[in-house]
Amino acid sequence: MKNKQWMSVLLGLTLGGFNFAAEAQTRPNIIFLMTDDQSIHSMGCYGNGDVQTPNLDRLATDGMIFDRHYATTAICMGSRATVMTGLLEYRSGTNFMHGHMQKSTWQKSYPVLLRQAGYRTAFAGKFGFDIQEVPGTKTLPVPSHDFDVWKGGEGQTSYSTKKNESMKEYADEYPHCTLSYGAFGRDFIKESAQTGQPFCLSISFKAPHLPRNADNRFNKLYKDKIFTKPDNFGRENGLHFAKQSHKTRGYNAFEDRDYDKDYNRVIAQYYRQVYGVDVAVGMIRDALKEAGIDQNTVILYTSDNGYFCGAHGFGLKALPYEEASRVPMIIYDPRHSNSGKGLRSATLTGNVDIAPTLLDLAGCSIPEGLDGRSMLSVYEKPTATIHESLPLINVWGVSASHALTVVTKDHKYINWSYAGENYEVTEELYDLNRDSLELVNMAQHPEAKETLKKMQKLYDGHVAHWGQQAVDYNSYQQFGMLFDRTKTWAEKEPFVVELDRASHQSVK
Ligand SMILES: [Ca+2]
Repeated sequence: MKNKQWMSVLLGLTLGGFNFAAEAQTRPNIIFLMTDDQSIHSMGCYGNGDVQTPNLDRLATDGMIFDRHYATTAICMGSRATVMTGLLEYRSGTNFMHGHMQKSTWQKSYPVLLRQAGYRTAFAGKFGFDIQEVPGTKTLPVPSHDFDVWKGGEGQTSYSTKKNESMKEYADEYPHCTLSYGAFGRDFIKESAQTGQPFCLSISFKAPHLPRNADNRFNKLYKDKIFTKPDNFGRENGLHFAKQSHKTRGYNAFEDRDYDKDYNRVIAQYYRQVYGVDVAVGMIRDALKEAGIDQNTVILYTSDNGYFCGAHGFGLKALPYEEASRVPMIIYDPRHSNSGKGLRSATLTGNVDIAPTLLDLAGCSIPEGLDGRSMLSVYEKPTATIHESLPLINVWGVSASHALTVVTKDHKYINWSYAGENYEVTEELYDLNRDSLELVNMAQHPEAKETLKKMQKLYDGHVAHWGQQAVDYNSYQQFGMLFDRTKTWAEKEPFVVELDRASHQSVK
């Protein structure tokens, strides 16, 4: 055996099977940044000329913007479970009002698999779900032991850095949590660069989630600014939505959260929260450059769900409309020849694709049967297709607001299946190319008849997949039936009554 091979064997034995020094040269570092409740309209690179997001805009120019990226479940807990696992909600088995993640599912999540593959892993910020050995048992402690460095927190975490136990050391310099995550990212990058081991840094920012606490150091930004409202702003632009959509906290939030009477003040504070994230992203990119590893570090930037911000007369998220379900996605791979061109892709992608993408970047085998696909083929060819359609799932909140939606590159079909009380099954169909603001429901238009049929067929396919693949706990199997267009309300109603009873007793 040649000397070089012997050296490799010796290193392998010493380091538990991984030759980290050699690996670091071939495998990229990975940084996955995710905000909480961030609308794409909060970013300059997505077309809002009123806001300042210079670091995010630069990241987008250096990398690629994904213009049709969706959260398949547009609410924190369900979305985060999907991001970690590459599984749709009914297969991750995880969301508010349903239940926690089973340990065997967590063990196939991207952070666990990347660490097994020799990556140095870190997590900071809002983790967003709990893990149980099996459903119905008590929740396990946060999985800090599954990361090399843990700076995460349970529940919603706090905007006050000193209240986030694992982040306290940053509280004096960065009393507001957003920049504390930038500072931690900087330190972790510096430290990791010295180890020679490839790393995966995941930061889940709390911003711009409620409450509207921006860092005081940005108080002067947007002071007295008058913002241009989106063209679908206000109640008058949501009258065509199904009645079921009005039975949500988001509908009430338009008034409760002052979008109707104090838009400039509330949106300025929201954009200030995003500005803090932008500064933190700048800190992280500066740290990469200083450590000399910026050319071998891939960055992904996204949000767990979108936010209405008053569009269609709604606040909050959860519903299948563009503002709540479509989210930012920027990928920057400095090693790729498509970088630095400011490219955009209109390919349909989703949060379900994140875990497979991160594993693909690391050269890991992607577990079989995931719902997501790697987005690297889109980075290679921005017109490539990886999904014909994606489901948008809402099984959170009151039963009347539950809906299953199918989105393709051209259309969106929503089926509101709740027909209790004074409601009836309602369909919505949007032509996303001609009507990106979703102002005209085409479901009853004769000219859209063929499209409606096609979308219904895709929808039925997703319902069938749900029926075959849903986990057999946390009430997910029943929903395959509840969304089935061939079943009558009389068949569904007993399950709805049971679900409502169970959801009141389970996860709060
Ligand atoms: Ca969220």
